[in-house]
Amino acid sequence: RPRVLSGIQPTADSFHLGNYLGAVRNWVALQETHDAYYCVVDLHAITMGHDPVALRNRTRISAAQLLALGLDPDRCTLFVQSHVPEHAQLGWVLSCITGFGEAGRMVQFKDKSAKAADTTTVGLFTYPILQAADILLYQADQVPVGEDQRQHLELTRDLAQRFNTRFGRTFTIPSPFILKDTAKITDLQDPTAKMSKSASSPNGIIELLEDPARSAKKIKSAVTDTGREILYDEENKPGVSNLLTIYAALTMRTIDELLEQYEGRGYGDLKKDLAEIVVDFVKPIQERTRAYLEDPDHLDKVLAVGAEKARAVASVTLGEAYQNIGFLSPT
Ligand code: AQP
Repeated sequence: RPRVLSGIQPTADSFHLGNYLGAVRNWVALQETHDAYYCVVDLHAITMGHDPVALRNRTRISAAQLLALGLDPDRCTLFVQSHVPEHAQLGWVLSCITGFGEAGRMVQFKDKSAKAADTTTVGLFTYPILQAADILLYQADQVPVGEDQRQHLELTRDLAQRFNTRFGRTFTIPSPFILKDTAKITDLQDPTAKMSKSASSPNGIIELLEDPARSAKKIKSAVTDTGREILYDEENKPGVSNLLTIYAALTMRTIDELLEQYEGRGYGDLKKDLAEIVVDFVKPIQERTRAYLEDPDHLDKVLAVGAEKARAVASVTLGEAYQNIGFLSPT
C-alpha cells in the first residue's frame, strides 16, 4: 500500500469548511486504500504566539473533529506531532541543508510575516522545514493537502532529493495530492481569497463547530457577483462559483447537474438550499465531536496508541538519517 501523511494545525476552536473539503475529506477516503498517517501538528501551532491552555484544548478538539469527520484509528494512524520527538530532531537536520534564501522565498512566510512584522518568529520562518520533516519521517509517497501547501511540498521534495544526493538514499520523494475541485475554498466575504482560520473575517468562514444557524446566515449573506444568472465562472463570478463548489462537494453532485437544476433561478434559491445542506452536514459532526470530547481519557488513549505506531516508523527513518549524515551512534 502506498503511504500518505498529512497534518492539521490546532490553531482555532474549530476547523473550517476549507480544511474539510480541501484536505480532511480526502484523508478519510485515503485511509481505505493507503497506509495513512495523520497528525495534529501542535509544534506548528506555536509559531505565531499562542495560549497554552487554548492549545491543549484545541489539540483535543482537533483530534475529536478528525474522528467525527470519519478518521478511524483502526484504519489509519492518528497522532499528535509533539508526541513523536523525531519530528523536531529531523527538522533540525533538514534546516542545516536548507538555504536561508530558499526558505525566505516561501510565500506563506512572506504573507504572514508582512502582516505581523513585529511578532514574526524564527519558528514561523523555519516552519516549512519542520513540515518537510513531518512528511519525510514517514517515507510518504503522497501528501493530501490544499493548494496553499503546494510550494511547501516543492521544498520538501527538494530537501529530500538534496539529502539523498549528498548522503545516500534515505527519503522517499513525496508528491502532492491536491483535489482539483476543492483545492481552494474561498472566503464567503472575499471570494478571491482563501477561506482561512487566521486571515478570513468571521463572516467569511464556515466553522464546523459553530452554531449551525450562524453558518446558514453566513451562506445567505455571502458576497455574490453582479448579474443574476447562476454560472460557474471562477474569474468573473468567484462568489457564486465558490458556493457551487461547496454545494457540489457536500452533495457529491457535479457542477453541471447543479447548473441545470438552478437554470433560470436566482442566487437566493441557491443560497437557501446550500444553507440547509451545510446545516445538515455539520449537525451530526458536532454531535460526534461532542461525544469524543466528553471522554477525554479515551481520546488521549487513541492518540497514545497512534503516537506509538508513528514512532515505530519515525525512529527508523531518523536513525537512518543520523547514520547517513555521519552522527556517531550511541552505544
Ligand atoms: N480554503 C482552503 N481550501 C482548501 N484547503 C484548505 N486548507 C486550508 N484552507 C483551505 C487545507 O487544510 C489543511 C489543514 O490546514 P492547516 O492546519 O495548515 O490550516 P491552515 O493552512 O493553517 O488553515 P488556514 O485556515 O488557512 O490557517 P492559516 O490562516 O493559519 O493559514 C491543509 O492541507 C490546507 O491546505
